[in-house]
Amino acid sequence: MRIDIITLFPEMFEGPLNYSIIKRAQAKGLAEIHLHNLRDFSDNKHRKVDDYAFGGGAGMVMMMQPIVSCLEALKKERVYDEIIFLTPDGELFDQPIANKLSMASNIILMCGHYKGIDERLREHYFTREISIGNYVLTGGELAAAVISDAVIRLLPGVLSDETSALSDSFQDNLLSPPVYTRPAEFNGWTVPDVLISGNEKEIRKWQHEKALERTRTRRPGLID
Ligand code: 6GU
Repeated sequence: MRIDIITLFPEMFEGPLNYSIIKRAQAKGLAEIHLHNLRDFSDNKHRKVDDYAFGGGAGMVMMMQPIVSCLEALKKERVYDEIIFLTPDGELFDQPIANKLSMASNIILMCGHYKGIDERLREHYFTREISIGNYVLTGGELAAAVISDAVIRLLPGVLSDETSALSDSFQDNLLSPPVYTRPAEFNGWTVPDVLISGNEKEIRKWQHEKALERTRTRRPGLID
């Protein structure tokens, strides 16, 4: 899978996508992330990318020209399954959206900034608009990193069987049950007996009950 990220701050991605499982996925050739600095596509001699909002009001609006030039340059090279604009007023990102995106071959993530982008682009260029939560970030970069991580870890071959994405919280609309490791007693705190009973069937039953209980108390909205 190939992810093209259009951003004003490519340096912001140096950290989040270059460690652990996501780094290994790229090293193994399972995922490619390509960063594009929007300023490089500005026709303006000062590499300007924003302008005043028609109708006034505080805050600048991202200009159409650099975004269109960048999108057209990318679209000339390959066909994209999704061209996504990251914006706090997009649809809320969740596991089903991550699952769907993980089946794509090529996607574009466009990071919004300032007051947003010219509405005409939203009408004519983007196949989807996504937000990662009901709070405002300074730009779409952290959202692009979150989405890239959530999607790349689902690609075949990225996770080992034992960390399989199928047992994740949310994958079956349930939170994960509590987990424990050695030692079986620490500071007088013990591990539930069933987990050290060796009874596989009882263990699965306990885990399912705990997952249900946790979901009911913490995220009742996940259970319809
Ligand atoms: Cl995608 N962008 C910004 N600026 N803020 C957000 C967001 C995106 N998702 C949640 N908050």
